[in-house]
Amino acid sequence: MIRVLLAAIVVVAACAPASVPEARDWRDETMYFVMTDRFKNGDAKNDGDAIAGKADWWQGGDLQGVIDELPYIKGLGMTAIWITPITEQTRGGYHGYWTKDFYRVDPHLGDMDKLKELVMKAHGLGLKVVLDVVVNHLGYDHPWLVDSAHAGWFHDRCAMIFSDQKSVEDCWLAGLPDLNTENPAVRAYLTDWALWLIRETNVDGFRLDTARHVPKDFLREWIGAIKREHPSFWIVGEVFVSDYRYQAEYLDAGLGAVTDFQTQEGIVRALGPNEDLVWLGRPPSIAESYLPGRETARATFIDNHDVPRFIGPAATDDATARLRQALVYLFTVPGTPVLYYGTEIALPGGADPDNRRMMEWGAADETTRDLVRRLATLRQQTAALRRGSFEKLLSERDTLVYARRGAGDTAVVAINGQSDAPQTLELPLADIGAGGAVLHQALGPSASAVVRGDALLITLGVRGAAVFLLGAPVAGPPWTTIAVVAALVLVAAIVITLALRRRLRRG
Ligand SMILES: [Ca+2]
Repeated sequence: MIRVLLAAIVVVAACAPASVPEARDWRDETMYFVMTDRFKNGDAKNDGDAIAGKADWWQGGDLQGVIDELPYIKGLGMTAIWITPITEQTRGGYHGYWTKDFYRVDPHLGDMDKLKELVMKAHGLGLKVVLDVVVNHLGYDHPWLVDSAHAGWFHDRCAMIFSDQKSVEDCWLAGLPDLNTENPAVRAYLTDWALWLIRETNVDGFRLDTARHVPKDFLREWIGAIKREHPSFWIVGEVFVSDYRYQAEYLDAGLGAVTDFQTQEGIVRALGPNEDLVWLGRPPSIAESYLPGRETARATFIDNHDVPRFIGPAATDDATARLRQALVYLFTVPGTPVLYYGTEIALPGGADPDNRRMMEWGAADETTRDLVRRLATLRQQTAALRRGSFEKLLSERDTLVYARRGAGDTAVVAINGQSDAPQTLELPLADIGAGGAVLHQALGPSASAVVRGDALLITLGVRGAAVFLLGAPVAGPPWTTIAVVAALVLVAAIVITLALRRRLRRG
């Protein structure tokens, strides 16, 4: 009889839907990029020589401020944060890219215990942490330059010629002392430091600054040493150039991903003042050609701390509408989307350092923020948006339509490049491999759709942009499963009753 019950349990278990969770990887993450000094002042005691309003100087933001706002970042639908470098800086290095002491957290930001607390609390909320690191150069006037113990630690000073790779690797970027990574002592130092930093902090990844200025054979060795100890550690390299073929060499050197300046450039060209939406179809397509098998190994972004904010120095209604279209695009293309702090509230900013204004915590653009929240959440919920194919369906100056297809759902994204006229589009479902599908969800500004007959009819208002989720018709209650379970429960009850009676009779 126990055998009958076991059999019943097995049948019930077999009727339950299979749910084997797929292993997450960095395509599944959505990253929020914080310049710590510019995010939030969480501890006035460490402000030091900060001068409020001085754009190229410390402003008072710190690790405590990031800790305070982890729930905000999580609430935006983000799954990871990237923070600017934490090393102690030479004079005025508020951004973190001018290291003085690798082994000390800059006192403006906090200390090592505060960094550990940040990582621990982020992990507690399910947020991964990516730490920005610099191994190419040190800060201006670094004491090692005149210290005999560090003779041979720097390349000879030279002005960089960007068309010459040797010069790109060895010369002094913006006059910053360039580390001689051919020197075994330098290699050992930088490797030991990286391993120490990971062990101390328990971070999940690095964003490697100025990766194209570091010789690839050093990168290969350095990344190899990290991966030997931490096989799943993710390193995204800043390869600041619009050229996937060039960037591919850095993936070959071991990086987990590269910064996708092609997408950033495409967004500016497509949705900026000289709009031409054809540019938005290019980055994913070119990535497929030049990064075969690794076309998603790229961190996509609208803007960052080294380019003017998309919205520009002053937010206009039209620029904000275009930013919302860019957001729909960012969260629906292949790669790991990175949102620069403030972009979710259309924080304005021109060229560096104006693109690094303090985050605004008071009244803000709630419409844009809500759009970010819903897009980031939808991406997490929809495998097709994270893992699916990228298929251009319509690519014209004023109109872009593409599909992301994965197991199950198909996402169709449509963008209207016209700022003075709405558009209607009719897409045969068969053409997008979604015959018989129904519309599950529509998300985006000034856009709607219906399935009529065997076509998806899309209406895009002025500056409309949306993602439409198509899938199988939602089934009613699973009556078959319910009937089988009910029958098995009934059989089990009868069997138990009979057995009990038999035992009673014997007793
Ligand atoms: Ca270099």
